[in-house]
Amino acid sequence: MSASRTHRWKAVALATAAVLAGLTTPALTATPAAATTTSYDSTYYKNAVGKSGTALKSSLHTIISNQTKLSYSALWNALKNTDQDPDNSNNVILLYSGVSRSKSLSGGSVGDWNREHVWAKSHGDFGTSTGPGTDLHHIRPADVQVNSIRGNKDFDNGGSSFTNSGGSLTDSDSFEPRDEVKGDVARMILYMAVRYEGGDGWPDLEPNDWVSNGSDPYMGRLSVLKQWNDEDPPDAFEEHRNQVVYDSYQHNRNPFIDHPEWVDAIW
Ligand SMILES: [Ca+2]
Ligand SMILES: [Ca+2]
Ligand SMILES: [Ca+2]
Repeated sequence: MSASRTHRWKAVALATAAVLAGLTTPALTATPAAATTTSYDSTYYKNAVGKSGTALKSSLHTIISNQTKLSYSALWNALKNTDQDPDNSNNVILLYSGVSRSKSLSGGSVGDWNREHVWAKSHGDFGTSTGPGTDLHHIRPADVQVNSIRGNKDFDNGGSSFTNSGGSLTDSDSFEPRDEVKGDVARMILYMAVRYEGGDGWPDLEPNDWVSNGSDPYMGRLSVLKQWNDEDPPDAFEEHRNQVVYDSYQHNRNPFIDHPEWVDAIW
């Protein structure tokens, strides 16, 4: 699958021309994600295309809930595939650190990588039973100590660096991923919000604009996640990962990687 970004670039060019012509003032935030087209629009997303708001969210929920579910133990081998370093097939890329580390160093000791729930599993207390706690779309390899530093903090801007941070920051109540994965994190969180709507005995996960959500089934901060989605559009690694999850494991897609503009269409 190769998503066409033609419309995005056209929109950027038009916006730039308007600024140069003095017709508008430059926006203080990143250009909102423009409409994209993908090869899945006439098939997988057929019932969602053209909708917005709760109608779009509801259609996407139905589409992406048709999913094969993995066990928690199956995630180890899946992550070695989905998050493989494109330049070294022996390694995976660690989400927050940006470090390439040997696949063989999977485990729980210092220097290992383990299974990070980007939607912290305590936010809704869904644990690691087959379900949201094993959903490959939001589970990524992370350095064991960095995973612990992130803990169950909500996402927001600000904080200080730490060992193996790779540019990520944290303070007492929030975590800011490095710039290269800010959009990835936003799209993972919002995927979870659409996929889990209170069915199957799982909580209804939703974003809000707070930090310190604790064990409530919420994750913040939505305004920041929306900005990160605009600032860091999907790249080849993220799109490839979405395809591997779809083709080889869960057979469902993260709609916000295919259509980042659907973030603003819903929220
Ligand atoms: Ca904070
Ligand atoms: Ca990215
Ligand atoms: Ca939800």
